[in-house]
Amino acid sequence: MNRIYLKNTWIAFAILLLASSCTTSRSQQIGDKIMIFYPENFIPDRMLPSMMLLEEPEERGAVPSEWRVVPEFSEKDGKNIAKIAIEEGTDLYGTGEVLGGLSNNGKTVQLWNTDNYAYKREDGRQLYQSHPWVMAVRKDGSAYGILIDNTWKQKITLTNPIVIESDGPASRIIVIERNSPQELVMALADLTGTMEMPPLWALGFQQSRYSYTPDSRVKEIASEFRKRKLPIDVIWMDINYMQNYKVFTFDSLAFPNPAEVNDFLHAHDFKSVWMIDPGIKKEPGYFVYDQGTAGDHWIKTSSGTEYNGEVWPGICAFPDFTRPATRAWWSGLYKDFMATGIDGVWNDMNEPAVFNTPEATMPEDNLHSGGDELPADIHRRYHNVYGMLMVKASREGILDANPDKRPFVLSRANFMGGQRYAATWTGDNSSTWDHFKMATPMVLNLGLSGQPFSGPDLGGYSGSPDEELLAHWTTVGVFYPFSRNHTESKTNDQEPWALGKKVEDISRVALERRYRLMPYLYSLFYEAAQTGLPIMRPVYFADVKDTTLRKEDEAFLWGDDLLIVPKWSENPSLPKGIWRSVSIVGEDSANDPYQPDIKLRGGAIVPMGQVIQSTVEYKLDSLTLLVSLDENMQANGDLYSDEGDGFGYKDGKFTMTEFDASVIGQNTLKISVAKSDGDLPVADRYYRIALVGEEGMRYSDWIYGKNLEIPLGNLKKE
Ligand code: MIG
Repeated sequence: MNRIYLKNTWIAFAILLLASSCTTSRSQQIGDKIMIFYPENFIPDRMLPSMMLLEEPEERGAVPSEWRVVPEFSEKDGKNIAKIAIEEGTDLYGTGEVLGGLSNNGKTVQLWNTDNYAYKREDGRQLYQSHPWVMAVRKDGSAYGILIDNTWKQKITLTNPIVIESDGPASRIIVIERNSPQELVMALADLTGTMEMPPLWALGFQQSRYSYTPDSRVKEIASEFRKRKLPIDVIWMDINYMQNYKVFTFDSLAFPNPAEVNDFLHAHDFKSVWMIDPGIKKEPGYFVYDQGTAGDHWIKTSSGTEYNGEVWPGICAFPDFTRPATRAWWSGLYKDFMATGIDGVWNDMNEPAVFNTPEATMPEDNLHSGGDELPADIHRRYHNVYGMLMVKASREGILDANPDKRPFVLSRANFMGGQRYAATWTGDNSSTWDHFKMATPMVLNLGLSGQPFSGPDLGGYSGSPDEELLAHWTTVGVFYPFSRNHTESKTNDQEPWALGKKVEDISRVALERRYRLMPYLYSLFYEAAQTGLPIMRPVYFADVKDTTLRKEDEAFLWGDDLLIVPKWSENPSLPKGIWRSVSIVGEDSANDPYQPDIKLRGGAIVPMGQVIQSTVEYKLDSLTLLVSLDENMQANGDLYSDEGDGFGYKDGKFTMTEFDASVIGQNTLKISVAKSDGDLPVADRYYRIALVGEEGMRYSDWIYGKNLEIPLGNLKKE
């Protein structure tokens, strides 16, 4: 966006306002049923360019007179306020990372990225990320979204009216109207972007702790997973691998040879993710600090000197990620780091967290320099996008270092639109049933706020779970899009075997379920990357007109076709219609005391692979098709496949396979396999049909080919 042009537009607008002395705000249509509303006191220089939108919206004429959702702007006690009235019976969602159930009605959400250990600060109303986005679903299932294009500190109260209070200048607000919540989430993605396709391995199970150290412990943990045949893809390296917590260094005693650790992990079919924080130890002679000082990369105090705050390494300086030159420098630091064979990066503490201040972050009047289109401004403006700008730079650096691989970055802080750069986890939860149950609605609301790739610390971060909690958390946890067991330093061991054989055996079944369902899960990731639809979805997506489903957040959907119902869920509200229990690895889904019941939608076909120990073994040469016919004796489903890494898929190197099932005559099940998209052919492969009926599942023999005809009488109970 050209700033001179912008300024002229705004000067013209200001003159127009003065001339007409009009009191109503300015509004414009910017897309199909998408409107933008400006407060009178809008200050472009302090609000633009947008940090969340992919591009500056194009104005396309007046808001139609029948338009219903209109914000009302006002000012009170130095705060800029916008109010939006809602109709009775409207359910509110979104707003990113919030505690306390799927429904957001009645909640207050403070948008100010905060290191919030055990969610205790501000009663948990202010967490690590900010998504100024409210999703409203009316009784009839139609939906609208309110996108507040504002990075400044804000508070959103989800009452009637919805009240949005900004501590900064007044913000423009975008309202999107759609026929369903699904269409609304896709419209949000059109405006703010989608997640990039992650590498296949990032969909595998992951094990972490603060910290596995020294390096021999990392190898022990990895070997233990393989020995016990617990499927897994990734081991995580937390801050103790560094020399005195200095980022981009390795402790000379604990991790003298990171390349050797990575080689070991790769040889055992693991990938590795290593942590990088933004706080740079103020230590002349330390190459990162010296380079940062020479390049003028640090955030400044209000008086223009280098800002210093305390984090793990002691006194630190902080990169000013609003500066393009600083982002480029930061990207470059990853080159040698990744060359040790590191597969993914974990950016923590990027709210940014600072220890020695009451607010746990840096002063709001610190100064950022900006650059290109981004104006210089105070920290209060850029605080909420600090993490997002950091992971943007991290992602670019990782991509430069390994141009043929899809980057994987996990970030604790982020902002609306940040799904373009990084996946996320929900920070420092506790090993309690409360936090376990809260995790599902958190992941669901993040998914409804543009971020499909998230999960909590499975098992809980603070404290230690008992057997029951770890068992249940793992069996549900394999359905989080990002599925990682992680715990704090000095807590008990929390690996799947740590609490004995019972939990270990339960965990194995859970992990095998995730890995067998990988073809379906990968297809859901592709759909999310293309459309913005979440991977894990609220149950009400199955029937948006059934208002009894609107608050359900113990059960959830995986895509459209699988309904996941935890065993501890007492009276879950489930969608009407045909939903049949399916067994994935021989378990009795409906009656197993720990594994959630997996129900397949009538009319759906879900492809399953084999039980594998990691995605390195992922193969599609033989598939089991879970088939659940609808009332018309039909079903269909898709399978997305590509190389699992790299960017060939962007040039057509992928296949979308379509499966169609119907019953011909009285007693033959016919399944056709055809390509619906992509340049790669549909592979010839073996199929086994698992027909799901009221009385359980019946299986065919393995059949080779593309047109499968199976006499129903040939299907057998296993
Ligand atoms: O101040 O790197 O949320 O996952 O293990 C704590 C140590 C810093 C906070 C992260 C957590 C991580 C821990 N970090």
